[in-house]
Amino acid sequence: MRSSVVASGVLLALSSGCFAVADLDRFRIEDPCRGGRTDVARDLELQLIGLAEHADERVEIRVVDDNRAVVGRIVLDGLRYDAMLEQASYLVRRIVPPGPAYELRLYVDLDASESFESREPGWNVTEPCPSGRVRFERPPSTADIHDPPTTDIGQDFRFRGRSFEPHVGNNQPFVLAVTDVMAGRTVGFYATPRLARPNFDVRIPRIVVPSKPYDVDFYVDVDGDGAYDRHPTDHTWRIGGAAARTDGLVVDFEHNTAFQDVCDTFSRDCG
Ligand SMILES: [Ca+2]
Ligand SMILES: [Ca+2]
Repeated sequence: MRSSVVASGVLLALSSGCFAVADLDRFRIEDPCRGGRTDVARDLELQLIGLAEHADERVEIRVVDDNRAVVGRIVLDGLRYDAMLEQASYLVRRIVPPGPAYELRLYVDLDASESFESREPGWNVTEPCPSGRVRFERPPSTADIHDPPTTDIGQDFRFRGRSFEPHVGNNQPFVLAVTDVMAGRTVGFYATPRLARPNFDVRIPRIVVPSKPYDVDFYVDVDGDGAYDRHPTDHTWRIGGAAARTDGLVVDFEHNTAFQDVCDTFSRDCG
C-alpha cells in the first residue's frame, strides 16, 4: 500500500514538472485503520476507567513499539480521578511511536517499588490501529506485563524539585515531560495530583540515552483545572537540551519565577 502511494505521487510530480516542497506532504504514510500519519510520533489520549480503588497509588504505563522496545514511560503518581466521569484522563503529546502498531503495558505499583511484581495488577493493551486514542476499562482478569518480554533502551531520568512551598497543600497538580530533542518525541511523562512536600524527587526509569539532549518541561497546575495554562495562571518552566550521561540524567531545580511558556508540550490549544 505504501509503495503504491509513493509511486502514484512520483508520477504525478513528474507529469506536472513541479517539485515544490509542499508536494512532499503527499508522500506521508497513512494509517490503514482510521486515517492519520504513522511516520511521526502521535499524541496519546488516555482514559483510565475502573481504577478508582487505586487512585492514590503509583500507576506506570510503558509505551512499547512494534519491535517490543519500551520507548516511553508514563508515571502517574496518584491518579487525578474525575468522580463525575468516573475516570482519569490524560493527554501525553507525541509519545506514541511511529509505526503501524504499539502496545501499552500498564500496572498498579502497589508497593511503590518502581518495578512490576507478578502479584500486582497489570494489563497489556495492544493497539493495532495507531490513532493514539486509548480507552482502558479495567477487565476482570490481569496479565503479566513482562510477557511477551520487552527491552529497555535507556537509563533513568531523575528530577529533584526544591522549594515548592507555594504549591504544597493546595491540590495543585505537578506535571512533567521529557522530550528527546532530536527525535521530537516525548519519552517520559510524570503527573501527580498534588505536591505533599516542598522538596520532592521524580524518577522515570530507563528512558534517556547517554549523550542525547532532552528538554525537560514542567508546570504546576495552579488553578487546578487539569490543563496547562500560560503564566500567570500556572507556573511553567523548561530546562532545555539537558544531555544525558552514561548513568542517566539528573535535573536539579529550585522553584523560581523565571517562567517559560511550554504550551506545545502539554496542550493542543496554544492559540
Ligand atoms: Ca512494584
Ligand atoms: Ca491550569
